Amino acid sequence: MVIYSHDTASFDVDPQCGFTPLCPNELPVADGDAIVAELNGQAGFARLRVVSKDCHPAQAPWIAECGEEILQPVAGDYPDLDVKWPSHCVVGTKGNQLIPGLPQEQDYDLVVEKGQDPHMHPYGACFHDLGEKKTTGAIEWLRDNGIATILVGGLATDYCVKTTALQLVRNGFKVVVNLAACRGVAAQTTEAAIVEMRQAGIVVIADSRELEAA
Ligand code: VGL
Repeated sequence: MVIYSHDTASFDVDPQCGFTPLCPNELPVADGDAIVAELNGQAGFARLRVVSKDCHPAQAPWIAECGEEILQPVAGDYPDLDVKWPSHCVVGTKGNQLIPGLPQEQDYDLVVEKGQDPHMHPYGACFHDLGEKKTTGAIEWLRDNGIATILVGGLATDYCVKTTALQLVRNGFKVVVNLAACRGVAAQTTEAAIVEMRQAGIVVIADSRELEAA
């Protein structure tokens, strides 16, 4: 597909060590650290490059204390928490850092931080809350900068990438998800995510060789 870089941004969703085998005690996605070359490749088609980061506290009601708790519902009245996850991407730890080989944070055009509040565990990078009322500012920033098309990759395909891509397409952007720049937590949910994204009008490509500069 033909990409016009002047109105295109690339969006690296949570490409953090905590979602890779570099941090085996967090939320390691198989081959999660193998996405770097494709993220850097797709960015070559874009004028602006955005990264989002999970920036979690060390303690929160959504943190699973043992393996059995993972994916169990969070008890109590927390509208912005759904299920429990292992602790990951805690601010100040290795898990919070970007995967080696990506740009330094200051070299991105925008860094979106999410998940700081222990009572919120958002997946998408565009809103801090699951109800999508509290913007992170990403949508507004992309619009203000004249962006129409967004090339998306990151971790994980079936959670944060999917939700971010859906938020962007619902807000009027043309969205391209590059599968070679993503990895998923589980095969079944990843397949379902690809179907859901396509149904929402997102273009899903195998790798950045499908992109052609205009
Ligand atoms: C993610 C599960 C829990 C993700 C974050 O980045 O996809 N998945 N927290």
